[in-house]
Amino acid sequence: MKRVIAILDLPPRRAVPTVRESVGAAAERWNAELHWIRRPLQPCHPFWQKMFVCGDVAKRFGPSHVLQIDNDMVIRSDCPSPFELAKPGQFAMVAERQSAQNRIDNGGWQKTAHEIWARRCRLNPAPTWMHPNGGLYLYDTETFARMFERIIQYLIVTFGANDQATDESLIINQLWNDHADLITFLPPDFNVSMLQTPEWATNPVMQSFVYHFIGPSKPHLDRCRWQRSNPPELPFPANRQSIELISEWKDDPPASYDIGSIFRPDLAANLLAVYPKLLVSGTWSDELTVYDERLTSLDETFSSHLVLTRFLIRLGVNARRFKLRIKEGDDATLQLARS
Ligand SMILES: [Mn+2]
Repeated sequence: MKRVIAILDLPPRRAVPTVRESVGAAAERWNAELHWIRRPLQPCHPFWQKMFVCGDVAKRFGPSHVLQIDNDMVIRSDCPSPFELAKPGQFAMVAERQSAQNRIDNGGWQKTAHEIWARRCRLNPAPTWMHPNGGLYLYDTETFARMFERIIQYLIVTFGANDQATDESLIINQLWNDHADLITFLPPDFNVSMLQTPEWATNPVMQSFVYHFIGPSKPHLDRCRWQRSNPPELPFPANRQSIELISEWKDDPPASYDIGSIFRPDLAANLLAVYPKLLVSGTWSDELTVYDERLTSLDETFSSHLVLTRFLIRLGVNARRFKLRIKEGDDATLQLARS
């Protein structure tokens, strides 16, 4: 089956050179046709135009495995092919929920959005946690053309509404009703929300495979560097220890590496960014084992837990590959009782 990367690239917000170059290189590596859609497919809101892409690709290329992505996404030069991760017959996407600082239970704005769109289209709402990050959908035209046609029919009954996460809610609700068993999630590495990872957005060195510059994060898109150098650029270039380890390991890292006590994220972040399969471990103790004057105030105020919370948040989606070891110390509740 032909592989096609399809991108709606409509005025006034056309893709910048970083996006064009990184997507072009990915299409070549993954042996896929690159299809830029530069004119509106139908006279409707861009969110609704996303529903016409499947039909457009089928018409131009015949039966295809389609990677439909936004024009505000950057693909790192070592990103493996998502076409290998999901087969035709599956509908693959990345979950919208990527930050622990947002709601991670079954509530939240996604629940409302699914319910509103379900009412408009007379469907059952999909579960909240299934809400996709709408920048990337991977599907085949044979299995899903009919589903997109069904969605297009709602244009009339909904008067072309474009609120409440339009395309994401429309697609996930329809999938939930028609093809629940075909819904497949890819790891967040394949569509990292720069809105939910603001510190990554402002760092020009990519720490994962695919960045999605949503909304207010867009101004940082231009500076994002997708092409890996040798030795690779580091998100925290001043960290000596990671430079030494990388020059020793080169392309052959161990399966895992232990950073010792948890304090600053630099070393772990650099290693996780450079080696996409490496597991990094570190030890946490509420009794601070790292001596640094920046920690004194946290120790004095019983706030040392903030170090761990912040450390994990700054690893972004790469925290998935961080293994936490705990050092048993004084029980923090006893500390309180003593004071
Ligand atoms: Mn986007």
